[in-house]
Amino acid sequence: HEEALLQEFQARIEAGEKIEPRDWMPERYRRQLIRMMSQHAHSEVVGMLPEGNWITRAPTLRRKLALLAKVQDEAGHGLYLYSATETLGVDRYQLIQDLLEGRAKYSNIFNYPTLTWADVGVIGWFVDGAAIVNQTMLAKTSYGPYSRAMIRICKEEAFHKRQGYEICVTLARGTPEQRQMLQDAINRWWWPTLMMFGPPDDQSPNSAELLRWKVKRKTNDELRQHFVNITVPQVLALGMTVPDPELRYDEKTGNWIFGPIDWDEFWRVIRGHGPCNRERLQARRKAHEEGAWVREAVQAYARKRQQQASP
Ligand code: FAQ
Repeated sequence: HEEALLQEFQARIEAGEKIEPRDWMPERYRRQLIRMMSQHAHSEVVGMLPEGNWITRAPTLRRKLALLAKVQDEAGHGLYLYSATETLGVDRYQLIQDLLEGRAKYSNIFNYPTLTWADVGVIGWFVDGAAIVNQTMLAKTSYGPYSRAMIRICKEEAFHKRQGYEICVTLARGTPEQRQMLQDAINRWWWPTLMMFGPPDDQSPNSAELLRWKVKRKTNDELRQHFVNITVPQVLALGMTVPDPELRYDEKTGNWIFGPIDWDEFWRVIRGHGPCNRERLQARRKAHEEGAWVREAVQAYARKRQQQASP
């Protein structure tokens, strides 16, 4: 019986149908989606911290408004993604507990510090740019609630990327010090951004299964190459350089070929030993504790409504 269900499930995937929460699905498909979507939700929420750090120091009111809106969008993305994950039968409080207790992963990229204002520009441009490349594909993922969340999130990320690139354009047209500050931020964020796409395909244990189920539609290396191809010309257009002595354009394939990525650094960071992992989790724990009264108030209100509804 299970075998027949599996075959029917795979046939639906092959036919390009979306899988919805009440549909039969293999337990492994459910577990993989919970893993990926909860990591994604945590990344959005932890991802508010590096830029949030600059809201009070934005150089103009206009920059401050845009940054505030961007960081708020990320909170919203975290909320849709926790809700979408809950359709798979898990409870967001458990997922959040896993994050706070250091059991859950979130994107490597949010464990690096934001040292200058140029970092805010480069995060919007590189990090949101990488997120768009990854998530435009995930908008075609086989799980309905995830795919629909991605469509809306991508629209918002497109605005994030533009606000970031515009900051960088302004700095690139500025004083030598501003140009230097921009180049320094590009140098620090380039390699960790390439790592966001995950380990190389031959070291990516989850890819084969996720591709078969059309959860992923492209491999880590394919998306990484696509990001490099669109981003290198943008760096050059600003008169800046990419911190990779081996970078070269390959006429035959139309790809920008890049040098080796330091995967030891990647594994170190995602196992909890990056420059800011402790600080990020501490900030999340503090925010969670300080938000306890809101959760209590919401629950008390829900109880009161329930009592009123059933006299
Ligand atoms: N960071 O077998 P694979 C954003 C782990 S964008 C940390 O290749 P998979 C927007 C992976 O979990 C960022 N860990 O895994 C924003 C696995 O470990 P596990 C969030 C990583 O799933 C912008 C192990 O390595 N986006 O937030 C990373 O097939 C600006 C082996 O890897 C998403 O989460 C990494 N970068 O492919 C917000 C997108 N890469 O779980 C604020 C959804 C890999 O077995 C400001 N996720 N690992 O213990 C995905 O597309 C996929 O999960 C990948 C990884 C591509 C990230």
